[in-house]
Amino acid sequence: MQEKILITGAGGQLGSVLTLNLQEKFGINHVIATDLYPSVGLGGHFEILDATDFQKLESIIVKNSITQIYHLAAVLSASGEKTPVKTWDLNMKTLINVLEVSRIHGVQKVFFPSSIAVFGNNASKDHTSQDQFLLPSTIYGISKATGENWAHYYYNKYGLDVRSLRYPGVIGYESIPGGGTTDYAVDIFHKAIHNQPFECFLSASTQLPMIYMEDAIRATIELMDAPKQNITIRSSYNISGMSFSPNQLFLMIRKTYPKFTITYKPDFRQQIADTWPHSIDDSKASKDWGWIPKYDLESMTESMIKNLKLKHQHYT
Ligand code: AKB
Repeated sequence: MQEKILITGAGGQLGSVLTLNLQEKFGINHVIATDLYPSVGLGGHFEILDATDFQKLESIIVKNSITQIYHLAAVLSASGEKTPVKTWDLNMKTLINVLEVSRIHGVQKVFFPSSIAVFGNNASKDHTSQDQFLLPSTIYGISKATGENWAHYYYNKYGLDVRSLRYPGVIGYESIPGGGTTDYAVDIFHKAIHNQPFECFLSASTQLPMIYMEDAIRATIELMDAPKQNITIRSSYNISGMSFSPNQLFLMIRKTYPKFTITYKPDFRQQIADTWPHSIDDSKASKDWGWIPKYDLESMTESMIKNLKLKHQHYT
């Protein structure tokens, strides 16, 4: 059967890269990218969609006989704290719309991104396991933990094939993140390659789990391609690539840019980061569908610098 893919939040940090990868995998005419605003650089079929609008979502699904949905639209952790009620409304309404429309119209697979933000201070910080009791500290984390329960419910009650990953901070050269607590780990590279000093909004020793974009995309596609019987977790899989602190990342970048400087000015995002795990146990993902990350701190840093420099040369 020919798959027909719909992506919400296709203009975002992950969405824009995932869209290109799905276009390559399924063919450019078989992927419909959607977002609130038109997105520069996304070729192919694009539609404006506010996923809180059930009727518009439904009409796109029906008109295009969509078979898979990647629902990436969401307000992230740091932005979410500024408008908690709006964040809850948007994150939950869009997910429930996607699940409901999929149930009604027989969409075969749904991808829902969760996050390490589902863990709170009660969870063990190191090598945080899959099945910790979830007590998130942000409204974003609360919406993701609730979303995991909705995904689990739709699978058990209706047999809807919903699959999910708890992403750590995603680092990539292709796009710019917005509104997250882990965004510093992308911003720092842009400063370094332009020989500018970097002011970090987290403290030097704040260790967080991260993943390189290439690994994050591959994990998403591998999870969605895995045989149905291998998927034993219908809430969301822990996944990780590496873990480091701003100081460790700074020292790694300094190997290429010895004059690069950093100062630390922790803001409200520090309190969020303090409640998140330092590292993640993703052994369930390895066991069920063979997850193995390719990039560590050193290879990620090399790749970021190389690709950002190429991009920079291209545009100047
Ligand atoms: C954020 O910082 O909000 C995200 C995440 C870890 O979910 N990048």
